[in-house]
Amino acid sequence: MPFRSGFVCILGRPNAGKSTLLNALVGEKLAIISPKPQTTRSRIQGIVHLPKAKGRDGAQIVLIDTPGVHKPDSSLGRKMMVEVREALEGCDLVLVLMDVTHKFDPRDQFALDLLKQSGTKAFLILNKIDLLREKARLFPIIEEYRKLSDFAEIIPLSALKRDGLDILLKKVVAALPAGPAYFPEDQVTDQPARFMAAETIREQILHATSEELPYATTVIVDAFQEGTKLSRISATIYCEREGQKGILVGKRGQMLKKIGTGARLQIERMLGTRVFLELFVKVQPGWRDSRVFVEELDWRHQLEHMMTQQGPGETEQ
Ligand SMILES: Nc1nc2c(ncn2[C@@H]2O[C@H](COP(=O)(O)OP(=O)(O)OP(=O)(O)O)[C@@H](O)[C@H]2O)c(=O)[nH]1
Ligand SMILES: [Mg+2]
Repeated sequence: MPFRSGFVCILGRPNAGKSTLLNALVGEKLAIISPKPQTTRSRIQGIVHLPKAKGRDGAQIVLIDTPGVHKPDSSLGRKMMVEVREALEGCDLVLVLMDVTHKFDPRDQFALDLLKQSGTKAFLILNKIDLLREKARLFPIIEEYRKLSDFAEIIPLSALKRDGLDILLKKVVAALPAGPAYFPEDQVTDQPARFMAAETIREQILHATSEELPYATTVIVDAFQEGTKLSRISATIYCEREGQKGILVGKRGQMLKKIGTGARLQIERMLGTRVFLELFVKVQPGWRDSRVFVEELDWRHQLEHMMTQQGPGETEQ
C-alpha cells in the first residue's frame, strides 16, 4: 500500500480536551492545557509520524489543534473563530471532540454547523470516558450522538489517560488519501520555539490566576536568543487594568516570580538548555477589543514581520 498523509482538524467546544488529544497523539507537549475554557487561541499543527510497520502502512498525520468553538464577543474571540475556520479549510478529515460527561446542547450544535459548512468527512470522538463510572452508559450516548450527524466513525476514548488512541490512529490513517510526507521526520510542529515559550508563560498565568485575569492576559516574547548552554528570553505580559497588573506582579513580586519560575523550568525542558527568563507586565487597556493588537498577537503575523525586518537567513527563531 502507498504512504498515506493528510491534514486532520480537531474541532470542538472549549474544554473538550482538543489540546490534550493533540499532545497525546504527537507524544509531546505542543499545546498548552488548562481546566479553564478558551485556553487555545490560535491553531497549531502537530505532526504524527508513523513509519511503515507490520500490518500498517507508513503515514504522516498533520493534526491541527484549534480554539474552542464559541460565539465571540470581542476581537480576540472573532480572531479565534477565524483560526477555526482556516483550520477547517482544505483538511482531509475532522475529529469532532465532545466531552462525554456533558449533555449535548446548542453550543455543541454550533460546532456541528461549522462541520456541516465545511462538508468534510468527520469522526466523532467522545472524550473523557475515564470519568464515566459505568462504561455501559456509553452505548445510549453513542446512539444519541449517531443521530446528530453523518459521522464516519464514533470513537470513545480518554485523551488524558491515553486510552483508545491506537484505535483512533488506525482509523485516521485508513481515512487518509495516498500522499507524500509533508514534514521531515524530526519536525513535530509548525510553531517555532519562540511562540511555544510565550504560550508556556500564558499557561502558568492560566493556572496561577482566576476570574477575569486569565482571559484579559496575553504574552509577547520580545527577545529570544537560543544558545547551546544558555538561552535568553525576554517577554511582556499584557493585561487590561492596573489592578490586574498588581495581581500579576503580586506582593513583593511573588506572583511574577512564581509564573516565571514555572515557565522557565518548562522552557528549559523544551529547549534542552538553561534559560534566563525576564518578564515584564504592561497594561494595554481593552486589548481584546483592539483588532490591530489582536492581529499583532498572531504568531504567524509576528513571524512574517520578523522575516521582513531581518531579511532571509538571519532569523532568530
Ligand atoms: N478526565 C479527563 N480530563 C480530560 C481529558 N482530556 C482533557 N481533559 C481535561 O480537560 C481540560 C481541558 O483540556 P484542554 O485539552 O485544554 O481542552 P481544549 O479542548 O483544548 O480547550 P480550549 O483550548 O479551551 O478549547 C483539562 O483540565 C484537561 O486535563 C480526558 O480524557 N479525561
Ligand atoms: Mg486547547
